[in-house]
This record gives sequence, C-alpha cells and structure tokens, in this order.
Amino acid sequence: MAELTQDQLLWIYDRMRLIREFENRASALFAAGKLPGFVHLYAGEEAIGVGIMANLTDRDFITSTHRGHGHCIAKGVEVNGMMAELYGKATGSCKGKGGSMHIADVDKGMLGANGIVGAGGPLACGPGLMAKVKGTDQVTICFFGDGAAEQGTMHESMNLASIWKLPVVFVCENNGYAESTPVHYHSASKDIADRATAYNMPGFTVNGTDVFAVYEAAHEAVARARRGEGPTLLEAKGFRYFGHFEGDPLSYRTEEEIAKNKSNDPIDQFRRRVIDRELLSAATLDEIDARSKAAIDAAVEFAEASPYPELSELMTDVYVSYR
Ligand SMILES: Cc1ncc(C[n+]2csc(CCOP(=O)(O)OP(=O)(O)O)c2C)c(N)n1
Ligand SMILES: [Mg+2]
Repeated sequence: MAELTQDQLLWIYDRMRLIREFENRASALFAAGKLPGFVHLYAGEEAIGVGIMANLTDRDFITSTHRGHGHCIAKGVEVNGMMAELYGKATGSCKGKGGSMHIADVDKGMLGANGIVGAGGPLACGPGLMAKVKGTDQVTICFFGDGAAEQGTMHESMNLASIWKLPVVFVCENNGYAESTPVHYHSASKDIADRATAYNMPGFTVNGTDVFAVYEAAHEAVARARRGEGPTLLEAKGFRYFGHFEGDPLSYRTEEEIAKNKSNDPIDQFRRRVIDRELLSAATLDEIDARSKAAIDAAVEFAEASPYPELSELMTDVYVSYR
C-alpha cells in the first residue's frame, strides 16, 4: 500500500467506482428491456481487474471473458462507446455489432471480450509470442474464470506459455461458480493456482476482494514477465453480486451467502483503508462517486441518442460474407 502514489490510489478508486456504476446501470437497463442480448455483470469483482491493470500501460494487452465490462473500463475503454455497444448502436466500441460479450478496443490493448469460455488463453499466447519475438517488454494478461480453468484450451495455453517463456500472466477470477455449478463441484484442485506447479510456473492465490493484495501479487507477476522470465498463474478469489447473466433467478445461492460476501465489498474495503490511514479523504472519494454517476448518466444519454447501424453495414467488418 505504501508503494502506491496518491495518483494511483485515486485511479484505483475511480475505476472501481466507474465499473460498479456501469454494472448497476446495465442491470437496471436490462430489466427495463433496453438492452438486447446477453449481459454478464462484473460487480463485486472490481478489485481484480483494477488491481491487475494498475500495473499495466496502454502498450500492454489483455484478453477477456464474457464478463468483460470491468476489464474494459480498467483498461481505459471509454464508457460512452461501451454503453452504446450494449444498446447495439452505431457509435458503440464495435459499431454495435459485438454487444456486451464482444467489446474490443485494440488501441487500448483490450483485445476483446469473448463468449467462448476458455478462448482467451490461446488468444493471449499470440501477443505474448509477438512481444517475445520482437523483444519488447509488453505483457499480456489473460483473464479467465474458474469454470474456464477446466477447459482444455487453458491447460494447453499455460503449458505453451511456460515452455516458450511467454510474457503472459494468467489471471483466474474464481468467483465460486461456473454458471450455477459451484467450484468445489467442478474443480479437482483445492486452489486453481496449485496447478501452476504442473506448468512449471509460479502460482499464487489472493483475496480478490482486496485490491491491494491483487495489486501486489500482479506487480511481481508482471515484473517477472517483463524480465523475460515467463508466465505466472494468479488466482483471485471473489464473488459476483449479480446472477450469472441478467435474468438468472439465482436459485442456487442463499441469501446468507450473498449477504456474507457483500460484507467484504471491495470498494468499501478500499474506502475504509485509505480513510483510516489518512491517504485520501471521504470528501475526495464522494466526489469521485458523483463523477462516476454523472459519467454513466452521460453514457446512457449518448447511447440512447445514437442511431442504429445502417442496413448497408450488415456485411462490413466480417471475415466472410455471402453475396
Ligand atoms: C466453450 C463454451 N462452453 C460453455 C459455454 C457456456 N457458458 C457460458 S459462461 C459459462 C460459465 C463460465 O464460468 P466461469 O469461467 O467461472 O466464469 P464466470 O461466469 O463465473 O465469470 C458457461 C459454461 C460457453 N460460452 N463456451
Ligand atoms: Mg466463475
């Protein structure tokens, strides 16, 4: 914590708040019937994406998941374009053609959210290999869920990254469930990070609700990758506040479980710690709260005022089209 500058602390809080505000609003908009398609929300997991991204620059890369809004915001993708993308509007980050699950912004190093569980692993090895071949110090973060950890693609990617010493940090966001299946039911490992031994790379499990713990673990993993020493497997244990997708009746979780996890809220924890240590004032943090809310109000206004794509756009930006 002592290592973080005041600017970094402000950035961390700003990003976590903006993600929470975006997700709460997306939930309400979905319930109001305004958003087409599937929406998977990241609220509750903010400390993971933000704690990791606090170690990166715009030149570094990330691959994401179906639950990617938080990764996008932490990597600096603009919320106006993201909200318009959720609405399917022409001004969206991907011209309204990707929707919630496929937001990408290559200029920011955000190589794409992805609806195929476990697909981020092979995709992350690509920029990892590029950085190695070109001799740059760029790092790629591969976010994946506890459910994705059971996919063959993730095992193959971690093995490949290890034998080729690729500068990739594999970040398993263990939120306790793959859809409605609890992790103890689908995983043979006590901790998913234990598997790092088999890939001959370092592995750590951290509290994913504590942004400082995530930051510190990622700091070492990113530094190791930049030094050319190869990949690390980082597992961050957290909790998602909403259902697997919006509309999920959540019949598999008890009220007690939800309440217990919400008592470890990552944003509240951050506030308590920086206020107690007199690093930031409550007034400063409240100002950021207000600014985040205003930014999301503006993003919704922007999205609603934007047009849908023209029919002539139907076959552009696709790899294959039939004429
Ligand atoms: C290859 C593949 N198999 C199954 C699915 C259906 N599916 C979507 S999300 C999901 C669960 C993913 O769980 P996890 O990786 O833990 O991510 P979380 O939703 O918890 O963030 C599944 C099985 C899919 N999208 N892709
Ligand atoms: Mg999960």
